[in-house]
Amino acid sequence: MPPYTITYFAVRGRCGAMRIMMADQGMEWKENVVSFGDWQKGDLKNTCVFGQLPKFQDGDLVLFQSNAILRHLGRNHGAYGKDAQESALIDMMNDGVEDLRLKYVKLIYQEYETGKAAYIEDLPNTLSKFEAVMAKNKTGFLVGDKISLVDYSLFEVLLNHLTLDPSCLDNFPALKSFVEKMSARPKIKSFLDSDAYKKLPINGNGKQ
Ligand code: 6SG
Repeated sequence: MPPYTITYFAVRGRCGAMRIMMADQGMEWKENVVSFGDWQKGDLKNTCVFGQLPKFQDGDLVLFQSNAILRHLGRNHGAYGKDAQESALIDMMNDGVEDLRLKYVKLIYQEYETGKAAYIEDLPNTLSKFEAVMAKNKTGFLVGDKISLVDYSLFEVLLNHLTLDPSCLDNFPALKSFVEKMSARPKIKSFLDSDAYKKLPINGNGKQ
């Protein structure tokens, strides 16, 4: 029995980063896929702390909130910095990734047709901040000299943005090289090549 179970819709969505992280850490996990029809019945929703998915189980521990799940995995697998200072910097950068993810989700679910051009035009203002941190750190990771949970979350949100705008990293060499190196990590590569990954749409409404 794999120790971890994800309960979520048949999308990458809020589980993209945690799946990439578990794959890279060599962990197996079980997927419990929820259809929209089943979700609408409400029974599962009523058992979720915030009425939302993903739900994540690690043995007896039941977690909600995708970033709390990522941090839990970071603690479990030595991917949360080498000391309290690095953990704090990882938290800071992951909150920055979350801000970008929230903007992206708003675009996808609320204003894709009307807002896509303006979103892409403004994107360098956000990406340049990550570029600066990545270039300054010089290790190929966002914080410290070892992979951490925020590298997985940044990588996944950048993959989504490369689908939205394939040229979005052209002026950001540190981020471009980061995506190439992360994509080439053997366990990430085989996960991204797998049917389990490829069959899932990025988002629940088919927009990307
Ligand atoms: C949706 O927002 O997939 N959870 C979502 N939606 C259902 O009743 N802060 C937390 C976190 O980080 C955010 C959780 C997140 O974990 S994720 C949820 O539970 C609800 O609120 C994005 C996603 N959307 C697709 C979706 C779910 C229900 C309706 C649209 C899948 C696609 C269509 C049906 C099922 Fe569908």
